[in-house]
Amino acid sequence: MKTLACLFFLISVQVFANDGSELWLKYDLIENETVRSNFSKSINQIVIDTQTERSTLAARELQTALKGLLGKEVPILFSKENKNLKKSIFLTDSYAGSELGSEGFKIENLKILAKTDLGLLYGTFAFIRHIQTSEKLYFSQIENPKVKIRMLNHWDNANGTVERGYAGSSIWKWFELPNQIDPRLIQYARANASIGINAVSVNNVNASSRFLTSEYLTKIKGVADFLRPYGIKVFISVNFRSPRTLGGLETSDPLDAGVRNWWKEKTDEIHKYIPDFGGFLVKANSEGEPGPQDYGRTHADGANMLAEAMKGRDGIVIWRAFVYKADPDGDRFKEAYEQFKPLDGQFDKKVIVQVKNGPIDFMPREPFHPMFGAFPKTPLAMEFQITQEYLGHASHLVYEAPMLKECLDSDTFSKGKGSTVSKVIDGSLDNQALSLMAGVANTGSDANFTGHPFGQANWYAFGRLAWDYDLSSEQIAKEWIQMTLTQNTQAVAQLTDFMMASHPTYVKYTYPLGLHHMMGEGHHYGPQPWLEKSGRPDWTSVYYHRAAADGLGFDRTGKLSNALKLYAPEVQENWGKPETCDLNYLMWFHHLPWDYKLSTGKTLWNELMSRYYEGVEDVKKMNDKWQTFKPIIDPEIFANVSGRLQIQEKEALWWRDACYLYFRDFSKMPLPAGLEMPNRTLEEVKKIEEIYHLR
Ligand code: GCW
Repeated sequence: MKTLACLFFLISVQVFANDGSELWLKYDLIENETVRSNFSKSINQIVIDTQTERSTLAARELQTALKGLLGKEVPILFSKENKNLKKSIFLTDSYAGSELGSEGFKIENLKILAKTDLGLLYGTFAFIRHIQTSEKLYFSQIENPKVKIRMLNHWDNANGTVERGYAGSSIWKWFELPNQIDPRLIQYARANASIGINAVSVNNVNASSRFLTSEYLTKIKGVADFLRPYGIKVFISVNFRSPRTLGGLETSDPLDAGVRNWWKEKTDEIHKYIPDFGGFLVKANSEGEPGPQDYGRTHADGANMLAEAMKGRDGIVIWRAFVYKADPDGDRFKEAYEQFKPLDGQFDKKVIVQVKNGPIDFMPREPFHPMFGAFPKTPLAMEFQITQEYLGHASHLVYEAPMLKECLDSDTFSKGKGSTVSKVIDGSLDNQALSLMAGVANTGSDANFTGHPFGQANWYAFGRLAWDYDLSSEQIAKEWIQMTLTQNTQAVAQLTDFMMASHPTYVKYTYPLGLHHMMGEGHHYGPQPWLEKSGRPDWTSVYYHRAAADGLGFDRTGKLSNALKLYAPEVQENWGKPETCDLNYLMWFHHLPWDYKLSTGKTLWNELMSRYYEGVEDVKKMNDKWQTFKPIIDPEIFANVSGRLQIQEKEALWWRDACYLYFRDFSKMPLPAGLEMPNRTLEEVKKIEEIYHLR
């Protein structure tokens, strides 16, 4: 009897608990009966006139979705006739209309039309998303992706660890490939296809040459073969020193004939494994990685050598611009711009230069990178970081879409008003043939792929924005909530607000008013504004916040650094004066006295402290709000998020106390009235971070 009861308990837990592994592709029964029965009555079959592997995948996906959403088994009919389409969803990949590109689709009521089976797959997912999130069955829509390559960059190592990954180990399971393909990759591939991601680089940009050995190429081939039907091309991050480490050459000089030949042969070899190889992603002469400068050559020399090796093939070379040197008198903000600017126009047409969204390094808020808009002769790709290296890892809830949008919508003014970063990225501003948006992946071996259940929303949002950067953050959040968490209309609206408030909240308790780079050394978690010694000056915190008796902030308007001059005059005008500079960017560009009066009417010190304290209060409110969703959220997800919110609350307080106690020694000003004094000393707070370095 006891065993029976136990079994029953296990079964019921199984039925109700959701470990998040189905991501946003859960296809739960549509709860609104009227809507469900209307949909159901109008759909009796799926008719498809094409039978490629990919289009069959699309039809099956639709069938699975309908089964879940409508509770109805809908048969698939393969037919070239297309005659009696009554109550049928019709799928074709031979639509001829000129409004569609090769990945585009058109939905006309129950018809999903595309020119290719990939367009059809995307159209099918869009159709499914529509019936998951709308009460109307009939609708029309034409879509073409705005950016050509929509890519995840995995920072996965050969030993299975993931650099800056907070959701377990590598999803690739290198040791088992190619003989065993983890079945979870199906979920990963479907999820990517559902949001239009069409490329992945499989390994860390701090690349091991091992990925170019035949042993690893066989494994990568396994991944590529598996992902191909989902329209996902595979790229490899390469180590610039590979001709030496693997080829036994004496040099990796990009102008050396032997080296060039080695890359050519290696590229040919890769294509034997992966005929549709996407190309190379390269981090060179950055943070100790090898590169062309080791031989007195330029980034263009290095990139062009790889482009030459790729000649006659479809693949491309993605060359990262994340470079900076250890110069105590320099400003890291300017270094990528300065190193690359003279090379504008020198890159082969197969090369695209990948630039991080901001000039430093994925800070919770950065002004857009000054390279955007300033390289008319070079296609520039966007690199966002989905994984939350500086956003509280997998413990803090931060919905990133508003942060991504802030960058994409920024106006570079390089060709007059409206020269937004998104227009640089999609290639339209300077008429570039290549366009690419990359996101450093937050996926790992955790059951729900992203650790924090809301991390899934960031993966989802990245894909949606890479497809169409004009979508609003609210809309993306709403879709994701409806597909993942609940169909309850009121809860959807409240959860949307809840997510929308999360990034501003995080910024308030960590980096208000444009402060940046004050996180714990190495692990990049928690506050360490007192960090003044590190491997290099620009890895410290004091380099960035410049707290002193006379004030706070990094003056980039000319006195300390003239970095602001890298932007168009209109941008300089916007950010150049402390009276008018957006408060969110204030400390990025200005060093101001503690008692400087801000547009809010408060002094800098009081505003700073108010924001830290408000941030903590906001997390408490978030926590309280989350508790109200208990009745409608799956218990496992509810408990998972609740636990993480408790950590977030504790750590928001850690940031607040650390920053107040540290900065007050410089400001010598009291806490504004009504704010409660921390109940610990600076020394005590410092100890929290020290634990991270214990061995
Ligand atoms: O932000 C830094 C990270 C490194 C990363 C580097 C980069 C892959 O701390 O872990 O290395 O950026 O983007 O190359």
